[in-house]
Amino acid sequence: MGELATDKHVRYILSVEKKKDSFESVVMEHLRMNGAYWGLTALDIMGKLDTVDVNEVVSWIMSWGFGGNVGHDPHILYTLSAVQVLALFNKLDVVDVDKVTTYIVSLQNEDGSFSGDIWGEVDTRFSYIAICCVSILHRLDRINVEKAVKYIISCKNMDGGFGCTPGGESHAGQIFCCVGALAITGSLDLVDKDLLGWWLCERQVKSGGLNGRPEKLPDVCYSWWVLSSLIMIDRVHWISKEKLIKFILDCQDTEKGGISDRPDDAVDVFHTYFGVAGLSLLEYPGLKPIDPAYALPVDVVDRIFFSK
Ligand code: 3PZ
Ligand code: ZN
Repeated sequence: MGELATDKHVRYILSVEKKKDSFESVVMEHLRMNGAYWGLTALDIMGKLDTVDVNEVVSWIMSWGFGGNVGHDPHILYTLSAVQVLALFNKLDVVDVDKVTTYIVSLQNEDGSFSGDIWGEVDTRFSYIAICCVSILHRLDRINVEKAVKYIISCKNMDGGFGCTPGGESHAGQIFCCVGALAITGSLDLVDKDLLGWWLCERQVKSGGLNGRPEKLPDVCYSWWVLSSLIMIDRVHWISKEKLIKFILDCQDTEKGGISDRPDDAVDVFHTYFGVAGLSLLEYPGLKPIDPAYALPVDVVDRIFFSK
């Protein structure tokens, strides 16, 4: 079995990160804040965050006004990525915590759900983002946690999984969001762990990779959505870690760096991050451990919650 080509992946991410415009070609322009989070978190897990100019990144983030400035409408999707990147660099002190919290609080609806922006689309992804974000900012008490949890539980299905809204089909990405939000709010006792664990471990296919729904192809990004959920509900021993490690390593471009969704496809920053993050969850040697609920390195999470 091959090894993780860490140096190549670092160089690949830096080459994409250097020309800020190139997040545009890889990811769409409005996803650049998310792209920065994927690239920089992957670098940190590989122990190479110090290759990036902190001040440059921080002033770039602040120039966005968290989605307000430079022609971007505010959306909760950018807010979390911006907060996570600032957390990586230990720069949360530049955040106007009241402003960001007030924005997130304004997106909670009467039934406890969250909208992504003022236009109102509702999705359990936004519940996760809101809860994760205010938790990092030590402001969980400003949202209605009880109602938020009740809404998430109303999206639970008979198969043990979760959908985007009540009655929505179970999907691994959505399950991560719901289980992550429940983990952060200390509500995991509301999950049927055996039933959900069964659905999740069924996602492992012959090649060792994981898919997001029955009958779908395996994809490296599901190494994150499925694996982090299995870890949070204590059922990770229900899949073969060795086979999954091999699948992720098989998705590397060992010449130019980067990781793709499945072997021999084109690499991108998204799958490079989720591949490295998945290997970190699998305790692959030489990588920093990552927290399955906050999707940030464990040392960063510890600094946020235990250094005050
Ligand atoms: C990818 N987005 O809608 S996207 C994303 N997907 O912006 C970023 N696995 O065409 C990159 N598929 C690559 N760099 C793919 C982010 C998607 C997820 C698509 C994908 C991933 C299989 C088909 C949605 C968090 C944030 C956003 C998403 C999921 C989780 C695309 C297609 C869609 C998108 C971007 C590029 C390559 C990178
Ligand atoms: Zn994918």
